[in-house]
Amino acid sequence: MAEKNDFFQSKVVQEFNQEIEKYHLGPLWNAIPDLMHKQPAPQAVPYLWKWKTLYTKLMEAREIFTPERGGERRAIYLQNPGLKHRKPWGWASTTQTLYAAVQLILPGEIAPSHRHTQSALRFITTGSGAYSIVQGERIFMEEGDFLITPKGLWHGHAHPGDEPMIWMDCLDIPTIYAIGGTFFENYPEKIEQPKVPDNYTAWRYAGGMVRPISDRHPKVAPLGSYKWAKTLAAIEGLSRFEPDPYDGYAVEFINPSNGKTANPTIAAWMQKLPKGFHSKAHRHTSSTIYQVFKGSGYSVINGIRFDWSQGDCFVVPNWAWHEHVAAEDSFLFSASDLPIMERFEVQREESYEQNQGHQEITDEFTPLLP
Ligand code: GTQ
Ligand code: FE2
Repeated sequence: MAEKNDFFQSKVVQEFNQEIEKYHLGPLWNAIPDLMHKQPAPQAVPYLWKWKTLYTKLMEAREIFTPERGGERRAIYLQNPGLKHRKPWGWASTTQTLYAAVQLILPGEIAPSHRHTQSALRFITTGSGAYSIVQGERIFMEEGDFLITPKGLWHGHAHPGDEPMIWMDCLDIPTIYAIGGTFFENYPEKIEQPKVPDNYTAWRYAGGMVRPISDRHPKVAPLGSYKWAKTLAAIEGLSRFEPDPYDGYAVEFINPSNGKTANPTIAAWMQKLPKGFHSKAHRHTSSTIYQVFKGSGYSVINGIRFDWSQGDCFVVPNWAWHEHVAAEDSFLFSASDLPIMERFEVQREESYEQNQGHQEITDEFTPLLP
């Protein structure tokens, strides 16, 4: 072995490695340990953004970026510090595959319609009265609602109500960027006009457990919004029984015409962690972005304790050990790249076997506050 290493360090090899560079060729014998690790070596790091920070910066942006000045979407994205080196704009990556942002819309504002090859979802954090118009359907939004805009659908937002509204966006921007699939188009007019009755798809699926017979053949977005009251009812039903050891009482938002994830590339979950719940730790290939909808507690991610409370966003990168602890009844919304990992058949999961499934806490995260 020593002989082999000596050979790779030798002058003749070093010179050859350098020499082929000018022909834009590369030596695999040097690159392979960095390219083909034994297991994922994420560049994304665990991180947490306090609600106070997100809210304060959105309120500052409110003064500066008025719609007249080109603030078409007043959104501030969560840049993973470990992925900042990606050019341009860090690929706006919260995880290696996904982008997340908080978006503020004020009464009277209009965010013009457009469409793109990235799929989007929204989780309504605070306020009500605004609508998204997706393919001609005005979808009115309330706290706790979950909305989807799968790739290629026209969408805009407007706010006829009277209180500021904030939601979390999640899109597969880094993935679509990486595979070279980015297309974007503005709607010919400012905002699309309604073509179907308001909240049309939510009415069509008012029952929640049955589908209109005309939807036996799968559609892209048969249901545009998932109302909080229905999500909560589903979780309360689940809560009569034993929680999942890793995720408590968790449900996934699905496309009711085909049973798959509501968005083709991004999974979205709502989970309840009852007061005192302490999950077991595990890790998986998929990465997850959380927003705390209600409650407080902490998560331990790769041994670091991240305390969270209402409105905070945090990220569990791919292959990071994580477990959650709830100090009170808590609801976490989350978005993950599970469908992407499954599509590529690289999803793997491993449970943490030592110490009854709980990591040793080696450090505590200190959030940056304004
Ligand atoms: O609301 O359409 O955060 O297109 C990023 C890209 C929001 C949107 C974002 C978008 C949108
Ligand atoms: Fe968009």
